[in-house]
Amino acid sequence: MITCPYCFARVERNRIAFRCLGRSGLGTGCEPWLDEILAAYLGSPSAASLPPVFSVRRPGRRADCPECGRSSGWRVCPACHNRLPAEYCANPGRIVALVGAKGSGKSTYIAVLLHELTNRVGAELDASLVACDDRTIARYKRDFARPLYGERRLLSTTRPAATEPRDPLVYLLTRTVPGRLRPRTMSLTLVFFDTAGEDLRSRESTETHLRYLNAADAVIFLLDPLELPGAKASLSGPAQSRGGVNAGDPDSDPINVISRVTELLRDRSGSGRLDVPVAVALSKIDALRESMDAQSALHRARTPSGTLDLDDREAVHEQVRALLDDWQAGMVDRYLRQHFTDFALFGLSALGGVPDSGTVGPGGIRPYRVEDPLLWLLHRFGMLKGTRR
Ligand SMILES: Nc1nc2c(ncn2[C@@H]2O[C@H](COP(=O)(O)OP(=O)(O)OP(=O)(O)O)[C@@H](O)[C@H]2O)c(=O)[nH]1
Ligand SMILES: [Mg+2]
Ligand SMILES: [Zn+2]
Ligand SMILES: [Zn+2]
Repeated sequence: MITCPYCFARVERNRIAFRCLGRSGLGTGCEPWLDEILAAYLGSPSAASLPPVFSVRRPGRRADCPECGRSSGWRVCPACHNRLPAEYCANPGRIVALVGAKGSGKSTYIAVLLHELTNRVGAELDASLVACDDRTIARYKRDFARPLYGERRLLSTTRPAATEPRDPLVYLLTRTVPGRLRPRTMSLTLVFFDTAGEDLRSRESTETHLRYLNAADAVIFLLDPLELPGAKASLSGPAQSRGGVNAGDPDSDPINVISRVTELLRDRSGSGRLDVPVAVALSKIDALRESMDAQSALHRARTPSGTLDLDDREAVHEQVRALLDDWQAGMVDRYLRQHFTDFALFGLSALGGVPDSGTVGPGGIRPYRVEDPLLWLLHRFGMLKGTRR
């Protein structure tokens, strides 16, 4: 059984479909035609003119098209007709979803995390990150990399799903890990729906637009400290004057957003505590005042070691818990404990500094601990070793 990373249908292996490769050069092959199922998924017919989809009795890596006889290795989801990458069929990945209230920093986080995974962190972990489809490559460049890294502009507010078709960024993070007999290749599928915080403001829209949360194997939850009223005194001057964008909007109150998301996750498992791992991260940690307990774990940079430093992990978790307590946001921690068996607290900064209006600050983009939640999840899924000092 694999879960389609696009429509989240559960697909049995012997139901995986194929798409004919079509005609090339002078050879034979089927003509492209409008694939209505794919067009419905994409919300537009323009990219859905493709050779036909077919299914066979015992699908392997390849199958012969019943119309033209050409052999094809282009596997697709029978429900939505999106391509299922070969690596994904071989190592069905875990789906990681990212959520957070409006303005909590989700889009910026995605942009910076993917950049770091491709460069610094990817090298440290000896992991490869590949986009699963061309739309992901194009969208990452256009909506994330170009504005933020190319033009040093802050990303604009993500528009609600009702006004724009949802299109996830799908990546495969692959590592070779030592196994009992021989090394194993393991993958984590990162499916980032850049959810608009707006969509999380009401129960109703959360339900329609975040159905995919049901299929998530892990959740990263971003929490903006600027939105926590009790955090005010701990914020640096410039951050204090900016304040939260949602101040006074109870629908965007972090605890309300967390509880709506929790209910969606709960759909699949009834009562009792949920066992999906949840990483809850304070974003924009750069906005905390420098003077705040400089000895703390959060102010120490992580030592790159290609493993998860469990001592460091515990220290950061405890410190974020203490911060939440200080800020009268201890409810977040209590709520998580009541509803999840496996959650961890983080602090991170995608930008590494308080931005000017509309642009990245003068110091450039200096991410801080952005990879921590992912390292923890990799460890949880047996893809990264944990070490003690
Ligand atoms: N200080 C600081 N500010 C940040 C950081 N990341 C994002 N911000 C600020 O937060 C704003 C919102 O960030 P986005 O990434 O657009 O937030 P979002 O969660 O995608 O917001 P919606 O799309 O509206 O739901 C940015 O315009 C920045 O001003 C950070 O690491 N540090
Ligand atoms: Mg956004
Ligand atoms: Zn599908
Ligand atoms: Zn054909």
